[in-house]
Amino acid sequence: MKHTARTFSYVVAFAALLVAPAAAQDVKAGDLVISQAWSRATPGGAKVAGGYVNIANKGAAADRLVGGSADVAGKFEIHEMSMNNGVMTMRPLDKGLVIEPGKTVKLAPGGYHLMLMDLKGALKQGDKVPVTLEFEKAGKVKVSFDVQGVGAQAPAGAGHSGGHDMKHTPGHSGMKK
Ligand SMILES: [Cu+2]
Repeated sequence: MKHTARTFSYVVAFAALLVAPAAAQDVKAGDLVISQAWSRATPGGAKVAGGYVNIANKGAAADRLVGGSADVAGKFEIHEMSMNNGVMTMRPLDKGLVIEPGKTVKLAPGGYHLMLMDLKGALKQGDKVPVTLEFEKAGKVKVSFDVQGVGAQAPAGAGHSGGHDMKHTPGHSGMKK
């Protein structure tokens, strides 16, 4: 009875939503579960904002975050931040970000992040910014970034404050006029 299996998977998906933290809603797309999507308010006309999200792969095969888009941003990139000789640098991941099966990849301040560039307007605390993530297998997935305060290190309710507060320097490609 195929029917039963299908019903069961809906129940599991629904249960996952119920145990999610109070912040952003989990979004399920194929084998992926996307949670805690958030960003930070942009002060004084900043043209770039970081985007952070957890991506869990519940399937048996790897998927890959290859890009995305947001109405509020002219450009969208996936970035990696790392220490080089004591200096924090970041660069776009041209081949995207692999999400291994059974793993959760956390995009967070100080590490992998999404970059909303050429912003058309300021992000304000409390805003919900619609963003479309694009995966190789799961396809296009709509999520909503909860905008936190300017110096936030984690989404509301996550109860964690690690990582560096990285400012995007003028050398960053997103700062060009
Ligand atoms: Cu960046």
